[in-house]
Amino acid sequence: MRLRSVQLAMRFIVPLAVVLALFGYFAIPWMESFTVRWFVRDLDTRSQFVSSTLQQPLLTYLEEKSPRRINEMFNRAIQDERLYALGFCDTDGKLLYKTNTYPLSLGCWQNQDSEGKTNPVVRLPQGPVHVSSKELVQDGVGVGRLVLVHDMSFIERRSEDTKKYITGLFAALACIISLITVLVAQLSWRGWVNGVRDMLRGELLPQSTHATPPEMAPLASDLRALLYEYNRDQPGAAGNNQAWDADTLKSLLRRELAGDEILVVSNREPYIHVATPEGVQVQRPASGLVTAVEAVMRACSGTWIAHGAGSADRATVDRNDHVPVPPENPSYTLRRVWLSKEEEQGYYYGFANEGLWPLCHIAHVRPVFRSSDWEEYVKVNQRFADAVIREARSDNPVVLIQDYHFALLPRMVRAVLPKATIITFWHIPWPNPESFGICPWREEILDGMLGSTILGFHTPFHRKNFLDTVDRYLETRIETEASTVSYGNQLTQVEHYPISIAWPEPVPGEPDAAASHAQVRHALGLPADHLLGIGVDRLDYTKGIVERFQAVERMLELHPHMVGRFTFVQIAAPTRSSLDEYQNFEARVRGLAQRINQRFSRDSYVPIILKAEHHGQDQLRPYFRAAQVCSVTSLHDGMNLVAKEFIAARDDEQGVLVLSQFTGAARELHEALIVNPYHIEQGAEALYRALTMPADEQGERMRSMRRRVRDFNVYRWAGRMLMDAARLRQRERVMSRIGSLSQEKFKRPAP
Ligand code: ADQ
Repeated sequence: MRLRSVQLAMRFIVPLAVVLALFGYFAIPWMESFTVRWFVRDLDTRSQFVSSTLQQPLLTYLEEKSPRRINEMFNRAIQDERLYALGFCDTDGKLLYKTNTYPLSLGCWQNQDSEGKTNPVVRLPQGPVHVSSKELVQDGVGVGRLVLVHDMSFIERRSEDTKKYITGLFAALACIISLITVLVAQLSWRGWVNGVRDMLRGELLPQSTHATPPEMAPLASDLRALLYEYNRDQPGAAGNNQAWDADTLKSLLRRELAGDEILVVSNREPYIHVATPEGVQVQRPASGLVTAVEAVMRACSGTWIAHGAGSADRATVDRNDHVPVPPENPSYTLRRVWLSKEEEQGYYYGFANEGLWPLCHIAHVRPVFRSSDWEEYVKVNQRFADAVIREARSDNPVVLIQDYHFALLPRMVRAVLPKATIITFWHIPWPNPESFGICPWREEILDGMLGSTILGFHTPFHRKNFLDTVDRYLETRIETEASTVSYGNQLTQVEHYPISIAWPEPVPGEPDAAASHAQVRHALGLPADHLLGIGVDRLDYTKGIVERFQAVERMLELHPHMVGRFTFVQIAAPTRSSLDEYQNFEARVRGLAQRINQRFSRDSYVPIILKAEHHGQDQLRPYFRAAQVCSVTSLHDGMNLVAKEFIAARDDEQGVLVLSQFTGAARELHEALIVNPYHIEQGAEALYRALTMPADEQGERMRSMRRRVRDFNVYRWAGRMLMDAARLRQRERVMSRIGSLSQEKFKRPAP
């Protein structure tokens, strides 16, 4: 505090001292020369006065030819403290009379030199003097010239004194002004700090009754919003100081949402039944959304409504299109919705993945919007809304709507089930208002989403983008501090809930990190000490796979001793393969891997192994555990769960995560090596740094990230949303009770 005051005061004192020094530097010489000019003028007048006084007696003595009396008069006259010497010259310029003090070097002084200039000040060895002369005239005839020499040393003395006084004055002034500045700075800093403190104390709740001081007003709203965010993330905030796991979530549901049913809606189903020559097989899709929500559904039970896309899906449902899952130990119901080829093409591939997906990701792929796709999108959203309404066993279910495939669903469900608690989670980034404005149906999308009770994003930044977008395109009332949007008669809470994974339970018989290390290298035909990097993604242009390969190439260029020692394994699940953009992207990835491999391969060595196929989670874990480095280089990503899965897999507390700054995960995993994936050299250096990082440092970073991912797991993500939902439902219930009580009162006949 004291240090800050000093710093603050210095900001005033330093410029002040500079100004005063400059002022002193220029002002003092100027004042000196001004004083000299002033005294010279004074001496000019004095000389005239003295010569006028001496003129008459001198003329008389000259006439009398009395040198004695002239000398006496001269010597008497120089008794004056300032008159230093006198002399008299005849008309021929001969010095006839003079006092002993008269400097001979002055000769017979003339006021004007040949150029007509006058400088009465002459520097003599004994000091500066002022010299002037006066022509003496008698009866119209010139008789000679009286020369007066005044001592000027007193001026120098006075000037010295003046300089001292002025310097003193400036110093005193500087001190006083500085002191006042420090005092004012101190007082205003204190006032400001007190103002902020008051606000912090009184304004934790957004709708505080405290009046904000006017000087704090511009800051108040920002501060409150920051505080609100901060409090939500802090231990001690609702649900933050408890450890979250499946059981905590279950008991929360029993406690807070007792008897309330949960319905989940997503496009992708958590289990796909596929017909194969060996019979029906169950597949788990490569999807971050499914990974997260499935863990929650296992804990909560309820019904999950999704598109039945598997070739054997119809064959495995009952007559209500239900199938109990997980197949090995059912704990909830999967309800499948069937879509025609046209519906899937228009709604899923078209509007959702050619329109909204590139619109929301800054990956430099242009969104495509077609009216026909939009019509299918509206139709399919309605189909899913109908399914929700049909599945709901009460008029107020809790509906969890997942992602950008269902932006219109909240409004459609709300229209039929006005009491439903609708939680919509947007798993991908939300762009800024200008970018979103590209969408021809932007108002309809926003209107649809605002049918939600709670709207969730991964990061505060995406949440803010959404609020700004709503502000730009709809007539709403937004409470930034409370993060709510009032639209029509309804309030939507807009929050950030960073998604995560379920912290893995130890799997009996699973090989440990050292065994995985050896197994994976053996399976890939690599030496036991070979360095390994891993990337796991859907084959999507937002994941930065091209940039990742380029970074590998550059690293091998910059550090040639890594050639033959390091291999990067990319596991890439094909996705949305019927879209041109994805086909082109896959071709590009394959082409690049091939080119880099040709460039650096020797004997059996290749630097990049591309496995463009889906892998089960149990197949991915050994890779995560075997690699020295996991590279997540998304160009834009809502969160990115691969980063968290890698951390969770590293129970040996080794391995380094290289993480794109454009992922939501980068906001949480600060101990990763954060990179800009577009900066290839930076990516290359990060890779090299990861491969050469000492084990101690790896351990420190990994431990810290593991703590974070374990504590902030998917149960906490779901728990916080459901707790918020429970709070809002409770408020709704109280409000409707108050409403019905007051209605009863009005209905009652007057006594
Ligand atoms: P995704 O874009 O699918 O998710 P991500 O979060 O990385 O991205 O999740 C991918 C999931 O699929 C992970 O669980 C991963 O293990 C799995 N996976 C990836 N490649 C695989 C492969 N080849 N084989 C098998 N499994 C594979 C969207 C958003 C993200 C957000 C999630 C969750 O784009 O930003 O983190 O939703 O909200």
